[in-house]
Amino acid sequence: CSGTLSADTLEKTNKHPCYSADAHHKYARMHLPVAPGCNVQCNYCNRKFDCVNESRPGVTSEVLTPALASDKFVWVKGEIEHLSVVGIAGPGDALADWPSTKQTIENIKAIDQTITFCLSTNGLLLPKYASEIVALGIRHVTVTVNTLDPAIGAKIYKFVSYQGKHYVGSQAAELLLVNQLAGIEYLVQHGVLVKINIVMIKGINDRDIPAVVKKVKALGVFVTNIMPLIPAPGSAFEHLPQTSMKELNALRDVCQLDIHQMRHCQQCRADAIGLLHEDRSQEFRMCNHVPDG
Ligand code: CLF
Ligand code: SF4
Repeated sequence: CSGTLSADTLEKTNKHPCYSADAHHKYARMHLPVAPGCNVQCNYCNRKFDCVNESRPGVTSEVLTPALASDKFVWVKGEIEHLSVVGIAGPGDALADWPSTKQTIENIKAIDQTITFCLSTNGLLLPKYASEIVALGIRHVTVTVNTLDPAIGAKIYKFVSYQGKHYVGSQAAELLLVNQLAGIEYLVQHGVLVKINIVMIKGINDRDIPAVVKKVKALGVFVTNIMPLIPAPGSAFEHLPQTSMKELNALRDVCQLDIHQMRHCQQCRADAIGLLHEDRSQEFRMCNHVPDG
């Protein structure tokens, strides 16, 4: 059973550059990097905080407090026409730093009632925070689900840290999966459009991806976004090959039979700003900002 989507949610979705292929040439998003912490260690991740020349998920040139994030929003909103979405996508996990994420959204809601909020998370803390996400009015959430198989998950996740305990191996992967699925189900049933990101890692999880897609479709998600592995320097997967676009598109074509596939993802930085294909994050670094007056 899937939740009812309000007319407002559908209207906002039409202006969301990631959820609507038609919107991505016209509407801009900004990520506010207010969530540096993470409770999972994915083997493809190496979060960096001062790396100007890289563009991939997790990378950011600055980490902001909620107060600075509001200032940045006002600055960017004044400069970019058609800014429709504010997303929290790290550089860690949006829910691992939930007080900061929540405060940022509340601050911006007080300034602008028209903006669409978006979160990206590994899903570990969704059972804890999904009701607050819904209550805050967030209707677009992305969860990264890489496998349904804990044995495969054990190869992707170095550890999971949950309620003060450290989990490794298939136990860690299973805990993460159980929380992801419960959280996705709750969100869908409460009118949230859930997008699932999946990192395609050749030889590790590629064969399991069609099963992931079928499972999340059954839960009622809106779209899946299968992304290539970009081996991050310093990460455990740095020596794995980058997934080829040919292999990626072949898998998307298979999964398209089950559910709509996102094909225009740019694997954005955690401080990305602008249209999806023209990142303006460096122009809008807070160290370049001269406050009015
Ligand atoms: Fe940001 Fe993600 Fe929201 Fe978009 S990005 S939190 S859903 S507003 Fe978009 Fe960038 Fe791909 Fe993400 S192109 S990485 S899918
Ligand atoms: Fe990195 Fe995100 Fe994985 Fe955390 S959940 S380790 S920030 S990719």
